[in-house]
Amino acid sequence: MKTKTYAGIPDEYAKLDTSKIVLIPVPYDGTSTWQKGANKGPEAFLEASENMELYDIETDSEVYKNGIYLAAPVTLNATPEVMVDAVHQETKKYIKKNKFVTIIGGEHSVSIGTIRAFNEVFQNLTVLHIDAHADLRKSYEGSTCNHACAVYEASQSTNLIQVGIRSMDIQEKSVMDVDKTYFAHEMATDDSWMDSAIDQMTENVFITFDLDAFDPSILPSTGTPEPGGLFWYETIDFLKEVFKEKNVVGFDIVELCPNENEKSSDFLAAKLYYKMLSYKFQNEDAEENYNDTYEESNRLGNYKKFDEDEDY
Ligand SMILES: [Mn+2]
Repeated sequence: MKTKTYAGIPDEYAKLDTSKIVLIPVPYDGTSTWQKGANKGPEAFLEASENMELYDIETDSEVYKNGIYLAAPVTLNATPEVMVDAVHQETKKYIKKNKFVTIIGGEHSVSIGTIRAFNEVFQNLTVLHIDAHADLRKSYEGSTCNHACAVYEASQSTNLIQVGIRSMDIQEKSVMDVDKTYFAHEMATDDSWMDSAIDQMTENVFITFDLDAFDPSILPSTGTPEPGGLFWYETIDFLKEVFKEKNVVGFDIVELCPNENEKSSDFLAAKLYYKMLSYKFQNEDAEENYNDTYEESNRLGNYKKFDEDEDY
């Protein structure tokens, strides 16, 4: 990767010890079935981020001053099972350091590893899955770590809430909890889905955001674009409310499949990431002294599930 710090922020805000936020790039594209190129997503995201204003008007904040450490990318060119395991270990390592951990993919199978890590640490975890696709297959093309299986494990082990869904196989109906699924065609005509979805969340929420949830008119550069998706303001209004009402413990953003002739998708992904951080940290004093040991954290709703002797 060309970038040395996230968004080109000054080194003083990019050191691991003093950063509240960690960003892990996972440029993996081993199982995608249509357009390849999600492995180029993190680099395009980082390049767009460098060209973005770091002051957020709406929250009147500069969230990067909380410190954003750009971790070494997980660059395994391996089977999805090996990649998922590596992502799981890396994610857990930084959660254990009491960081707010974020991940940029890569295809959606990376989220199997990220969700597994968060679910091991945070009790009663809600996974908020924003996506055009249900991703509930138990296995696909011989693997349980295919992108089409991204939230099957979460459906079995967490409080899974799915938003923006407009494409699925009939067999996924047997796994899907329709009461916790917000289909795009219903969302288009009734905005009560926002409050309803939030009402169904537990306190600790992890967000897995597949960019193909957006309408292809505002985000065409993704592997499997689907018509009828989310627009910008309804999306960030919803996210703002989730960050306000719940303890968002981390998030990933996946499936940016950059196109050299279409940079606005990269830029949208960069803005979405920064907006989510801005909502998370808008009420914190960016430069207050920061304690980076997990044990001394008292984050709201952070019920420790770690064995304290576990070595990371
Ligand atoms: Mn998808």
